[in-house]
Amino acid sequence: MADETDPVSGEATKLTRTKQLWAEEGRFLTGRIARPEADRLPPGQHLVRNWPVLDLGLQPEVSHERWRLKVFGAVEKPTTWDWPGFRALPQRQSMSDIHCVTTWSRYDNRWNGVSTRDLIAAVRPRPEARFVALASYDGYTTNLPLEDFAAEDAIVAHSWEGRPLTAEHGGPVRLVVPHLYFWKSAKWLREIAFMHDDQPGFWEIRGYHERGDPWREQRYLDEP
Ligand SMILES: Nc1nc2c(c(=O)[nH]1)N[C@H]1C(S)=C(S)[C@@H](COP(=O)(O)O)O[C@H]1N2
Ligand SMILES: [Mo]
Repeated sequence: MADETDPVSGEATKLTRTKQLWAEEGRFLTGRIARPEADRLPPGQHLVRNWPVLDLGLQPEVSHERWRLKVFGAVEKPTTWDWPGFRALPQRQSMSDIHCVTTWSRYDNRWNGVSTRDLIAAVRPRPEARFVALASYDGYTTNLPLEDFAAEDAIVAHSWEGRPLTAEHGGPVRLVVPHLYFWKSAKWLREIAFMHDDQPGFWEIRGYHERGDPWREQRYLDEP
């Protein structure tokens, strides 16, 4: 019989001891999420490190005193939150990438706010609700299917990277739906209407796609 070390009771080999040390000190851990860049960047997008500002050119200043979020339509419990009421809802954090239809993407944005799932749970949509229509303080509108709005990482955000959202990026609160092009993520959010029928918003009536999935390059309305 060959003289093998008993894996259970035998003396640890040098390599075993070394590997055990690595485990104790967490050697080789980068803290990064291993995801090939090629899989992370949707087709036709390029990466930016800054955070561009895109809107209709009118950036409303909405004070916390004046701010309200009205949620209504096909729901059991229509609710209008004021600022203290909104901040009293469960607070969540969500890390996600931004993909703008104008081809820039920005990785790893840390948002804090109220998850759309918690909002949905609070107002209790009726069975006929299939879409949400969003309206903002600058007059902007956009629409999305309820399942997209209810995505696990979708959030009504008041903070970015630990600081309150600036007015140019949609503060006091904006929607963030990371898996769709960023035009669906309404800044200066004011109203959420639960609807049975789809109701195209500002860009959707100007040639942009009704859903806007960056992975399928749903940029524009399909031509017949
Ligand atoms: N209220 C409002 N929300 C909006 C817009 C807008 O004009 N008004 N523009 C949309 C578009 S086209 C994009 S790309 C993102 C830009 O958000 P940012 O300026 O924070 O980068 O906001 C989206 N949400
Ligand atoms: Mo955009």
